[in-house]
Amino acid sequence: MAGRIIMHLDMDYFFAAVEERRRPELKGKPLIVGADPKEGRGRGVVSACNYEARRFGVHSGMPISHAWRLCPNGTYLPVDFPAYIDASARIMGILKNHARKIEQAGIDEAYMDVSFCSSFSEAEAFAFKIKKEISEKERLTCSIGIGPNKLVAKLATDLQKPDGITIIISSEIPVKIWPLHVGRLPGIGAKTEPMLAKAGMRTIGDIARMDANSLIDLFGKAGYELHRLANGIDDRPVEEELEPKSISREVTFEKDISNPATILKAIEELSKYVHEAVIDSSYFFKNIGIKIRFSNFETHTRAKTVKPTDSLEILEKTAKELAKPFLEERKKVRLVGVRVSGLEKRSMKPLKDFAVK
Ligand code: TTP
Ligand code: MG
Repeated sequence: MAGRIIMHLDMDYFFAAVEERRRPELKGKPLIVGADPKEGRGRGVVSACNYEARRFGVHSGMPISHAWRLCPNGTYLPVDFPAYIDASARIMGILKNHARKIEQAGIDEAYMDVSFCSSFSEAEAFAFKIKKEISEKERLTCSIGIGPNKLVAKLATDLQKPDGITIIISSEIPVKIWPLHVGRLPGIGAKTEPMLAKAGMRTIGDIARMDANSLIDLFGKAGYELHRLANGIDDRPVEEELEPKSISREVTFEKDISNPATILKAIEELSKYVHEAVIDSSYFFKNIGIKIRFSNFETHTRAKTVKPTDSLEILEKTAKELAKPFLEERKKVRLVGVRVSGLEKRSMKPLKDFAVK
């Protein structure tokens, strides 16, 4: 797949930006969107924050109580999903008008195959045009990365945020990508990172310069893929993703709970919510997972594969079974979640082109 030009777009401080747009008086001041901080006693996390709040050290995923300590004078707003989904749909609509192939990769990000541009500089001009249109029509800013594939384009986007355009051509990979931390590669999480660190690999370049066979010794087949990614090789096509990858619901308890019956009851409730969403969109699922976070933030996930089903009974029973071993220790639990994935439409999948308006 030589010669592709891939663009990745990610909206800047998205949830907070949508809030700023309808409350212009908040512009220029720290703004945090997430759980109710309750003057520092709040539970739950920061969903998004603007760049002014980031200067205080606040970031997405941080406990809201921590954010409050760092930035007590910020404005705190609750999450208003419908507003963000609406903005997201309009932005994706703008992108669909411009590129034949777009893949929405999250609520505020998308990949576009812009290989119809004859050069990277033509792609850059195209990126300017898209930014201008989003800014005029939606009054929101975004950052765009352009590269020979999805991986490089996505890494490029993050190099100049907010409101940036970054191009990385293949020959620049050693200079621009290799210094980045290994955690920036897809698939490297809490388990892989320490293994890499132990083997002396801290940057993407450390992996790239490693002999592929040593990586295969360490990680099996995945080691080969890792070596390719670190070298900026990525053949994944830009694909319109019509189906969600998973459906999940989670809850942070008002108070940490150690009574297994109460936790299992919560899992039952969450299963019902997940099930409702599954039925509403006519899916079968075949993977069932749970997430459990103890009061010390230690977080575990477990999943099980079943025959494709839409049964609430199976969902509840499996989710509870998966959770039970964690409840035996009677440790205090802060959050539980239920997830289904491996989704399949009950009816025939719509034709891919069908979704391109
Ligand atoms: P991101 O694009 O990761 O973050 P962002 O748009 O807020 O900021 P940036 O300028 O760095 O791109 O995520 C998009 C939205 O997804 C974000 O506005 C809120 C939501 N989100 C969460 O709810 N929880 C999270 O942990 C993260 C990372 C994002
Ligand atoms: Mg974003």
